[in-house]
Amino acid sequence: MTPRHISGQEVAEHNSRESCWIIVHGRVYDVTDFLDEHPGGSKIILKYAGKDATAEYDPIHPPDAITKNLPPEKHLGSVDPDTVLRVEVEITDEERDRQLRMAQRPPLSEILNLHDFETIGKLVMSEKAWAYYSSAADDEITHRENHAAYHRVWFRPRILRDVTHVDWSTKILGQPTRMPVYITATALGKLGHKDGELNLTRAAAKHGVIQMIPTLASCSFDEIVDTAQPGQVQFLQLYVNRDREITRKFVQHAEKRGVKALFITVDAPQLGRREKDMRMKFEAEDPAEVTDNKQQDRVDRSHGAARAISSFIDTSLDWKDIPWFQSITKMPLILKGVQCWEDALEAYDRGLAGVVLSNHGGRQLDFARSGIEILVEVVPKLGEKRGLKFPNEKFQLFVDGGVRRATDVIKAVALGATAVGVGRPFLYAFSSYGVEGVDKALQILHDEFEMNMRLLGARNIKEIVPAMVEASSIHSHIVSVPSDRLYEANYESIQSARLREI
Ligand code: 173
Repeated sequence: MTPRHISGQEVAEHNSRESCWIIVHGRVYDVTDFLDEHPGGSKIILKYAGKDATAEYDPIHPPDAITKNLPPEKHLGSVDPDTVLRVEVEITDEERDRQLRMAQRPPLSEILNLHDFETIGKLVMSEKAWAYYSSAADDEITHRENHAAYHRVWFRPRILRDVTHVDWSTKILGQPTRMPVYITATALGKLGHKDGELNLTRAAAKHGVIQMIPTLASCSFDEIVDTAQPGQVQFLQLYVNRDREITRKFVQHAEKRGVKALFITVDAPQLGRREKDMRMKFEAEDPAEVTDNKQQDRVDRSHGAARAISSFIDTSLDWKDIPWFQSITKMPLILKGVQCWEDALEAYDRGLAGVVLSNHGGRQLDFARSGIEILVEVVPKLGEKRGLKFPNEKFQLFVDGGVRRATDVIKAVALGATAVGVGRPFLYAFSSYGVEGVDKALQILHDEFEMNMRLLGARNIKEIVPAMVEASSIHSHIVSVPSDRLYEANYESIQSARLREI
């Protein structure tokens, strides 16, 4: 069928399971045959049958999901926007309450640390966004451990050094950054805020930090690159598609657009069970219809937002694919999600530029160890086996997961990391306060670096050395952090901050 111009009235006639057309970004699609294949279930599409589904579509789907998944003959044409019926968005009582909480959120000046964004985020984000961003695998033991592990590393500060000037800028993979922190890749930015990942791009520009663009961003890759300032450094996180041609084109396009490094995710052949996210999806359905309607039952809707859009990821990815990546790009290649020294060594031997010691924010294998613990294992082993010293320019180590303070970053740097990735705190920051939230989060980290480096007696990144930390308990999984009655009794979290009157 040749694309044509279609009126809103004509689209509106196709509003049933028998013939279902929807509009996304001004284009009309016939999704009748796709209804039962939709990973998110048919019910949500049928809600928009004959109507404009863009607002619902945008936060959940990568921009090209619809064009890639529907055969070309189902792309019917464009629609005249003036003839399209507006869908009345029903505002539930819960949503009204949420909007009120959002309007009453404390001013940014009351936010003192990265934890505060999480507290506010939980109050003001939509339930769906909170469930998706905050969820982690199974019992969320690894998620909590990621943060707790930093509590098992202590400082050995040096004194009587002139710390009038301290400088925490450094280089990541040869690229300048004003702190040893990068904004790591997280999917579905528009769930939290209408500008999605662009909030991160803009704040990263202001603070001179590097953003890792996710494969599954809500904004398109080009939009994110176009939003960057001239000279702003961006990396790309890659989920490898079963169709390698798609991946090749994406990688080469990214390189052409100036992306400086490629982080291949290797810890997610299948997405972990994030039960908060799953429960959310389930509760959104009418239980009676789920059991009555056998057709709906054919779609496994039970795995939440992430699983729904991840079916393209290649489960067969293997070490033997590495030369192929090396053949299609000159960008430095880094494996994201390495969890033991054996795989770090293999990555080094195969000529990769580094590894991210990560368990995917606790969202994949529960009881995987924290990045900081893996770092303590990897550094001496690579020294022993290959004579490497860290930090190392040729083979760089990164960690992510659980980082909330500049002290966490400093610990990782002392133990041999080049830099550390931070994910969720920035999501909570923009979901609650937009770009100003991310700006504030980065400013907080800068302020924490300045003070903590002074107190540690390190004037620059090179002076943050292994002798400044004591990590001998890092592998102890029995002794967790003792609960601190004094702290718990006296510390007032932002939760108790008054909501402003409007
Ligand atoms: O952790 C995630 O949620 C994630 O990486 C992902 C993967 C595929 C689709 C959406 C998110």
